[in-house]
Amino acid sequence: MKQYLDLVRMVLDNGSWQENRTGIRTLSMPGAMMRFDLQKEGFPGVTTKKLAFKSVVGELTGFLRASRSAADFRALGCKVWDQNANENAAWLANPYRLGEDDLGPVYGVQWRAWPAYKAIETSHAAQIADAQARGFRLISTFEDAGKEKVLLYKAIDQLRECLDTIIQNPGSRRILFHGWNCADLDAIALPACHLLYQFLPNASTKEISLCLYIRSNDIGLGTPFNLAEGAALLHLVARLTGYTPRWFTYFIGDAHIYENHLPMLEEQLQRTPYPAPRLVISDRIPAFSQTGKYEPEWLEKIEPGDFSLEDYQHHAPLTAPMAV
Ligand code: UFP
Repeated sequence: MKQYLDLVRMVLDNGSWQENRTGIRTLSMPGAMMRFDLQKEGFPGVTTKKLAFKSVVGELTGFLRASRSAADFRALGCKVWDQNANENAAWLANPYRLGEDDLGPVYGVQWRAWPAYKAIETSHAAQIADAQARGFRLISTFEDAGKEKVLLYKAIDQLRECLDTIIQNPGSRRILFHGWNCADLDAIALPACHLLYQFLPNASTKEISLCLYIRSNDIGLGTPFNLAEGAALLHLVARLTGYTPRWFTYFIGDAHIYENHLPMLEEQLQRTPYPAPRLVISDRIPAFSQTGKYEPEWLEKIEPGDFSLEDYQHHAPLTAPMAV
């Protein structure tokens, strides 16, 4: 994976030291981008160390099920949430934390059940009827600045709506889901890092691409993980909608290397990358392109073991502490 090593070098060459909330300073570079042709280049799995693939697909399946508990992630084979749930002092003191292992409405909750509210003046009957037709439920009536309003609520399954649109209107340039819910930032263990996912299907080529925006990315530990996870999600969406995964473009806002990750990355720069592995999704997950049947419920039913890497050759594992 040459792009990853190029990114590491770019940040080492151009980054500036920056203090941050974790107490471990970083070499930081504002803005970075990588682009992978998944058909020509294979799966973007790092080869200059061992990728924690089981943990990656465990986390992804937890997100797909809208999990908000580190215990759920552990049960799926992913331990990366334990520290954020139970060792982050700011979160431990947060009144919204529901106890041991709770994370608040992290990624998957926003992906699958974004809490959406509408406050509409009672006199606007057509607006209220339209919202109800779209699945909003009437919660209550209240007074707001002298006007009577109704409060309506819906948990929006953004990811499901993306798949529906890929099927029904692939020319749309609005097929995206967002993890950055301003209303929930005060009630969450970790505000979303990977936060904007835009799918770009092409009905003529039958290829689908993904643009992913990550506001803050730990290049030593986070980037290999997030790259693999984004690509795995694109492969799954492609399988369920009848497309071939093609371009995966990965944008980073704050691209940073923690000071205590430098030896791990210097070591990886000395290593020659191996050819990229291939991602295989179990035949258990029906391919829309073969069945012609749209079965989005596999988003929730898929298990971590349904994802595997083939021909994954890698250098010896390397570890470094995660900054919390
Ligand atoms: N981080 C990632 N990827 C993730 C994730 C976290 O790189 O998927 F959840 C890193 C980025 C940063 C830290 O180093 O975790 C989050 O800290 P902050 O919220 O201060 O940006």
